[in-house]
Amino acid sequence: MKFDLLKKDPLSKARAGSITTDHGVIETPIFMPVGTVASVKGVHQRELKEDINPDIILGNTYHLYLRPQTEILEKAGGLHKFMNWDRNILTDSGGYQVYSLSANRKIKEEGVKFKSHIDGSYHFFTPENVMEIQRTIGADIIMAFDECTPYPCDYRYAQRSMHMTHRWLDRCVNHLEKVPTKYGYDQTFFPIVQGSTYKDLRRQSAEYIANSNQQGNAIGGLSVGEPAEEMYAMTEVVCEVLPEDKPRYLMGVGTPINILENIALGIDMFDCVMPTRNARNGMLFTANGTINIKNKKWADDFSPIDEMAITYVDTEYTKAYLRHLFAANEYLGKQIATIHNLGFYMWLVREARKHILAGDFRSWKEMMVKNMSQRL
Ligand code: PRF
Repeated sequence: MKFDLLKKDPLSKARAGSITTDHGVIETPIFMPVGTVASVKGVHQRELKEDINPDIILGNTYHLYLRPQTEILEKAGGLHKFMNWDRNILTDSGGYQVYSLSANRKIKEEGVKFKSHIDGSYHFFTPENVMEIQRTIGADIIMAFDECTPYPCDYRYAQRSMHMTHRWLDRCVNHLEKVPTKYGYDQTFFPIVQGSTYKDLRRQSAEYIANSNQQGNAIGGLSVGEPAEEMYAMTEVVCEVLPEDKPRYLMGVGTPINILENIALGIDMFDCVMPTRNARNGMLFTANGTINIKNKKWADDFSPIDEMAITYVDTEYTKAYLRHLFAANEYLGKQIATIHNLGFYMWLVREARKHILAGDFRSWKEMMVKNMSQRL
C-alpha cells in the first residue's frame, strides 16, 4: 500500500491524499459504505459501482465468520470473488461487533468468548485467530483486534482496557508475520487507538499505535454515545500524535456534520451504517438538511427527491412516490433511499476533497455544516 499526501488545507488540519493498493486507488478523504455480510444492504454491486462509485467498501469479520463462515469464503477464493467486487475492501476485526451484538461475551487477556447472535453457539476470538480469519476473508485493509470501551467508561477500566488493546496489537503483529496472504495480493494492517474520552489515555494510546509503525492508523472507541464535542476533542489530541504521512481512519463515524468536522481535524477515512440504516427508516440526508420521508407533508409533494441530482434516483422519483413506498412498506422505498443516502455521502467527501485541493475547505465546511443542520 502507498499513501500520497497531496495537499493540506491552510486554515484547518484537513488533507487530501490517495491510497494505492492492489485493488486500485482510494482518493481521500473517503467514506466507505458498510457491507457487513458481503452485501451493502439493498444495493446491487452494479448500482454500487456505477451509481454510487466508492473506491472501497467495508465488511465485518464477526458477521462473515459466523455466516457464510470462513471456509466458504476460502473456497470462493476470498470475499472479492465471493461477492463480485473487484475494488478495495476493508474488514473490521470484530473488536466492536463482539461487544455490541453478541450476548454473554467474556473478555479475558487471552481473547473474547461470545455467543452468536444468529444461533446462540459459542465462539472464541483471539488476536491470533482474528488475523487468520482476516487473511482468509482477504480484504485489502485489515484491522487489529481491540476492545471498544462503552460510554461512559470509568478511568481505571478505560486505562486497563487500553493496555490490553496494546498487548493484543503486539500479538496481532507477531501472528500476521507467520500467516501468509492467500490470494496473491497484499493486505495492509491498521492498529486502533483506544482510551475512551480521556485525553491523557488517548495521547498515550496514539503514541503506542504510532510506534507500532504500521502503514495506516485507526481511531476506535468514539461515536459510542458521547457528545460530539468530546469526540472532536479526542480526534484532535490523537491526530496531533499520529504521523502525518499515513492515512487516519475514524471508525464508525458518523453524521454528515461529524464527517466534515473530523476531516477538518485531519481524518482521511470513515465508515458508518448511518446512510444505509437510516435510509431503511425513511431518513434522507441532503445538502440542506435531513428529511423524514414518512412525514405526511410529503404526501403530495411531486418535486424530485433531491434537486441536486447526485444519483439517478434523485430525479427519477418524486418525494410523494417515495413517501408512498414507505407507507406501503415496499422494498423499493428502502432501496431508493439507500442509493440516495450513499450517493449523498460520497458526494460530500468528494466535494470536501475538491475544496481541500482548491484551498477553500474551511469556509465551505462552515457553510455546509450550517445548511445540513436543518430539518426539512
Ligand atoms: N473498534 C473496532 N471497530 C469499530 C469501533 C472500535 O472501537 C468503532 C467505534 N465507533 C466502530 N467500529 N474494531
